Amino acid sequence: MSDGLPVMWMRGGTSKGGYFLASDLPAEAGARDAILLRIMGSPDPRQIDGMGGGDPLSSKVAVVQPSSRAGVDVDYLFLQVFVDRAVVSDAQNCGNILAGVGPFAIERGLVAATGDVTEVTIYMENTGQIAVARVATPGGRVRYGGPARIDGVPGTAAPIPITFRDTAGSSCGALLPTGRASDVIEGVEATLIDNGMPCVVLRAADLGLAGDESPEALEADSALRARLEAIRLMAGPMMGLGDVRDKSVPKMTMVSPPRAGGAIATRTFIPNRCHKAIGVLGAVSVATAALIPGATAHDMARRGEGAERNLSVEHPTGEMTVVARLDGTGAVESAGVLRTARKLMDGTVYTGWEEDI
Ligand code: NQM
Repeated sequence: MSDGLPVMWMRGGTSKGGYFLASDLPAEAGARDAILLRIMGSPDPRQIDGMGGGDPLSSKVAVVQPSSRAGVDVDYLFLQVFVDRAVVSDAQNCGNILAGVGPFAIERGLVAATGDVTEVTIYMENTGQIAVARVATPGGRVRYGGPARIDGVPGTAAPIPITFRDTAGSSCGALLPTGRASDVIEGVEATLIDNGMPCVVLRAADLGLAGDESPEALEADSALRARLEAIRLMAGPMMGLGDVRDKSVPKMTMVSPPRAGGAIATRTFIPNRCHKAIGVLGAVSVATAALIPGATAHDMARRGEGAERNLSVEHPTGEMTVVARLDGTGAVESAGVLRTARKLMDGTVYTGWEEDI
């Protein structure tokens, strides 16, 4: 491995990370993870000896390969490289990093551009679901620049609309893994839900919070963090996720009534740091909780009407609109979001081990 590894570094939605072809990484997970920890500079809170940005949102990896599944273009494995621990987890999806997968697949020649917009069908290996991304490809090339704005990212870029199918129970086997719209854990009412991302949805007020505190203030509240982690460790087995001490799921979302004309306000721990926005599938799961009678998010949410709902999920740096399509029973059958992505660099990344090999 004297020549390093080919990689593209991209912003996907409000996250950032390394995009690799599966064929450029070791097939064996232990060897692959050792290299990824080294590339990111983990474990180290500053990741000073690597590419990571000292934040879970910029310590992420996409592993992409052509798919052998019918009707699917590429398979995408998401890996969360922990910042301050030597852990690489495949226990969750990432709908933000997903936004870069379509452009990356086209750039690497795995998918041919088909006119002004190329639809890329992506199998999300972590949870076995399908996402369809629409990538701007005028003249047969990926266009990154454009007019779309997403909160949490300065400026504008080309729109990448993404739709998800069959995300209910992605990791937990059922939308409501306990079979109930709400449970009580450590004396706090909680909705345990998985519509693409396992989430524990708590009322901010039940934790003595207004719900519009800054991520910095929430992270500084060590009693709150300890309480959330205690609830999370109990929720993990209840959600069928087992011991979640070394997992980045479930996410802990505190909800409160909307303040900026949206459907619901959120603050989310992912799970130990507070998100500056909210994850894509996290937002889909919380929006879904808002539509379930008896769920903690239901009564306070502005839910709209009809078979298609635009649910604006407010977060610390703005909002993310989830377009939810409901079936005849009122259950969410598919969901869509708008994201953007940007190619930041395309080149070779080094582990620093090359000389030893
Ligand atoms: O929920 C952060 C992110 C995510 C995940 C996290 C995500 C999703 O903002 O689909 O996008 O919750 O760990 O990238």
